[in-house]
Amino acid sequence: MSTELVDAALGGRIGAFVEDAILPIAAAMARGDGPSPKRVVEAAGEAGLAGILTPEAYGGAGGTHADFIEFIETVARVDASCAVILDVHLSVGTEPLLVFGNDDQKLRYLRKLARGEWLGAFALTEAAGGSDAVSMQTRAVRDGDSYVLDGAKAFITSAGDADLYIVMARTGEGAHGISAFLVESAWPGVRTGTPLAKMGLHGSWTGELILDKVRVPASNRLGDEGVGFTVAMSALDSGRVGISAQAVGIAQGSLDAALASSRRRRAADLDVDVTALADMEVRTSAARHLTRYAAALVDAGRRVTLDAAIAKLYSTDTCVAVSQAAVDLCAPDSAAEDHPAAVRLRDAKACQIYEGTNQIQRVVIARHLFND
Ligand code: COS
Repeated sequence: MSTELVDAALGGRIGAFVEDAILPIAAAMARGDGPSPKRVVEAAGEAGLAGILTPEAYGGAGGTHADFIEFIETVARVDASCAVILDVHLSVGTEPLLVFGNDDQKLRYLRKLARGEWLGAFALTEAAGGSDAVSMQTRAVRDGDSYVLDGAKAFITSAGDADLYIVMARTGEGAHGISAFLVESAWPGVRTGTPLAKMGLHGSWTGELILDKVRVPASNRLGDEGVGFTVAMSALDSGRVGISAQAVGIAQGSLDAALASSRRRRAADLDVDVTALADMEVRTSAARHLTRYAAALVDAGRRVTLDAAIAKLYSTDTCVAVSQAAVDLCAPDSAAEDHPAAVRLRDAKACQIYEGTNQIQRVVIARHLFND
């Protein structure tokens, strides 16, 4: 992505960070033996990028969603694991605190998150409910000045390394009986399972968060009792724009690999499938425009449910199609598991699955068509 839409100084910092901190670890992250998620966020903090959306008063960069998607795309072009770690930390792991947090909560947590001293995570999904988030079973029972949380969350990005989880739990019935809580990983009763061995994104941890009678002070409830589903859905609206940017970065990285291979073929007087390359460029560019449009809507304070779903669906389908085309164009070298095109194809698939499967995005889009 060109940096014309982002603050020039921030754009320079993003470029330097990717060059100095992401490029050297990309191969190790793809293998799954790179630095931990927390170390990636610490490095972003050292570069002043762990709180892009957080106001400067709370130690952040005071940036926009245009800056945020530039950051995520630029990182994902080089390494998608680092991109999802940073995306979740910055968006669903921090943004609900920016939007729904009170002054006390912001003072206690934002600075640590924005400096990369703490890693943020988001815990909505449960194994039994899957996409049906409203059916969650994790309960929060009020007991004096606290709530006692009991349950288990599944497929949580950075579980096991995060310091702060934004946890949705049931305080009543239905969608309006869900509340959001800020839960510190160090508190008694907070445990995590073994990270999932995933097909791709090997440098990012995904796992279970177990809450065993965790006592959470009432002062750590995020927003009013019963607004937790709104907290979660609005976080995901913006979060999906970040995943869309991650997908654009993966598509661009795949195109980079395909172009490098095609240039070598040209130099050796071999045929090059220019039609395939042109189609990859068009789809990647279209996905980028959709992502930018959705980010601009967030920055304008508009509700982005529909446009985030459109961007997320299109960009993630694009990154799978483009990365698959790159594997074909780079064959036979791309049969190697560490080939850049092969790594990106494995990484791409997860983007269609997380932060709302693409079938859920279609549900959101179709509901809009029928005004449901
Ligand atoms: N922003 C604000 N409020 C929203 C919202 C949004 N994007 N989406 C829904 N709501 C509100 C609705 O307006 C409704 O409130 P009212 O009862 O006052 O009208 C309430 O939340 C319940 O919404 P709805 O009836 O649409 O809930 P459903 O159970 O039908 O679920 C989907 C809606 C499927 C869209 C939702 O469950 C979803 O997004 N699931 C996927 C979850 C996901 O992305 N998981 C991955 C997490 S990454 S760990």
